Amino acid sequence: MKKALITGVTGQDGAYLTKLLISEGYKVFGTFRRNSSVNFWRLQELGMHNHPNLKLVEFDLTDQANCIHLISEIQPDEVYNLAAQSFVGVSFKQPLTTASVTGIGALHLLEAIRIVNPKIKFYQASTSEMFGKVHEIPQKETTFFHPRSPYGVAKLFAHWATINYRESYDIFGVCGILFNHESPLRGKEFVTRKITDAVAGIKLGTADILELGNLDAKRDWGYAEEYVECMYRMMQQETPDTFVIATNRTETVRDFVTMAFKAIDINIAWEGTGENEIGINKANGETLVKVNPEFYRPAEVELLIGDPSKAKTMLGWAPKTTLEELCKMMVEKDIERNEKAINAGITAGTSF
Ligand code: NDP
Ligand code: GDR
Repeated sequence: MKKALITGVTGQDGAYLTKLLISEGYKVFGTFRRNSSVNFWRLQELGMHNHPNLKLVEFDLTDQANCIHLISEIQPDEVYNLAAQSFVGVSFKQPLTTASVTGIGALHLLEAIRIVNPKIKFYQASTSEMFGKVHEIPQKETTFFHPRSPYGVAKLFAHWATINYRESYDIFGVCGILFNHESPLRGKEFVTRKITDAVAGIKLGTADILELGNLDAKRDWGYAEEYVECMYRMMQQETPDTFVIATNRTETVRDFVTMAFKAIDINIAWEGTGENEIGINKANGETLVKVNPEFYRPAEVELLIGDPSKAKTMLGWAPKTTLEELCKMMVEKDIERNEKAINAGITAGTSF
């Protein structure tokens, strides 16, 4: 039985990848952090939490000794490094923590592999945030990197460290440059889930307004469950490589808001500009969306659209779920969750 180690198994991608690898016949070792309250809700939602082929192990990426012990005890065939401080907004407030976890953390794992067993395959969760400022569209594997946040900078370090270990030590180090991917398991701090959760609350009467930052930012949003399939396929190639994974469609945050309200049969009209822009319910003139500059970032990535041609050719992969389907799926799941919370008498503080 092949063994895979997934760091960050409590996150969105970690949960979906666990499900996929178990279905492929792997024994999965998934890492979680020692916290005052551990959080397995995503694995639970996928019915994976108690699966006999999943072993949950305590781990912190910032601890080099922990990395070496983990790799030598488990001796995995494949390591998927998904753990990160992954929220771009927070990275401006906690740049050093972000550098340590998201950047140096990957190097800790690469060093552990080099020391313990250089035959272990390594997947690094690289990101379209490394492209940052627009130099070329659509962005592809050869596009110039110009990160716009401490998160992007840290990810770029980890990206080049992986390539460097590939070239220096012959380690099978793969980099998946994944564009934004969302799902009902997305964290609520990210804009799509913040929107779908608020739309669900507005429908059920537990929320009245959605406050957002930059509505003009354009993102190439795909479906997370389809994206983890690419991680697995990249690791099954003969030689380690770098791949862009994207849908090749881009929409503004404003478009996504309009789409999410449409899923509950509300048509939004936009009025005003910049900080004064509002989204109103066309049917009754009620203001449902407003801009709050508190959510602006010191530097923004204005436009992301990826070219996944290489993945199509070499991995035989193409996205299937449209953004409209993804958005509707997220809204419906949030309505279901919010209804359950209302029925259970919970109004705030739920982990999902
Ligand atoms: P999440 O934020 O949902 O999950 C991140 C995971 O990292 C969580 O399990 C978290 O644990 C864990 N983690 C954080 N700090 C540490 C640490 N010090 N030691 C060990 N584990 C830690 O991210 P996603 O699932 O969305 O993304 C997976 C990876 O892919 C991330 O590296 C992200 O940066 C990258 N990526 C994501 C994209 C996306 O659109 N989703 C696009 C491109 C790249 P805990 O639950 O305890 O916080
Ligand atoms: P991003 O995702 O920064 O692209 O990083 P996020 O959903 O946080 O932001 C997307 C865009 O929406 C704008 N925005 C807001 N964002 C948030 N979170 N909250 C708001 O209220 C809001 N209003 C507008 C942002 O400014 C931004 O332009 C995600 C993460 O998963 C990273 O880990 C990953 O690497 C990249 O996607 C690819």
